Amino acid sequence: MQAQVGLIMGSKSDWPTMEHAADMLDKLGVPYETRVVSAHRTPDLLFDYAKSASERGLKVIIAGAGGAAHLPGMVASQTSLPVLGVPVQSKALNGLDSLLSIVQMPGGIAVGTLAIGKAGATNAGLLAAQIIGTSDDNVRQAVDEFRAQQTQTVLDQPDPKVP
Ligand code: RP5
Repeated sequence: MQAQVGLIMGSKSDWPTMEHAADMLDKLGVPYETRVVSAHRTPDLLFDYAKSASERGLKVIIAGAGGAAHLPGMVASQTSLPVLGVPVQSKALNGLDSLLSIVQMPGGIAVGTLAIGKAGATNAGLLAAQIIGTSDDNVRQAVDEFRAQQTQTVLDQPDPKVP
């Protein structure tokens, strides 16, 4: 099936974080592709990927990176598709470096920045599905069902002491 979301990351080492975005896209039935694209190690690939993304049928790009995390911003500079940035939790600075690198974009080039780590990757998948869902009823319904089920799970067992 034609990928609608490009799920890219700066390194293979980002996958344990970024797989949570993939899990959410799987859950919500959104087709995606996964690639390692590094702003620093493969800059030409970054440009090619971002410039061709729209014509290849992608609708949203999720970009995760850690440390000097230039990937989301540089991708956003080369495509007008929505780019969602996930700060990967770095070892040295716990992801604060990643967060600040991604979130502090200059006005005029937008990156939607999510939380550091697993929650950010999960929500990047969810937000990508919500964007796709504005023009795809099946995906919008899957998002609505996911949210309703999440709510019901809390209501069904509100006692935190019960496992
Ligand atoms: C960034 O550098 C990557 O996104 C990764 O989070 C970090 C470390 O990469 P590796 O040295 O583990 O490949 O570009």
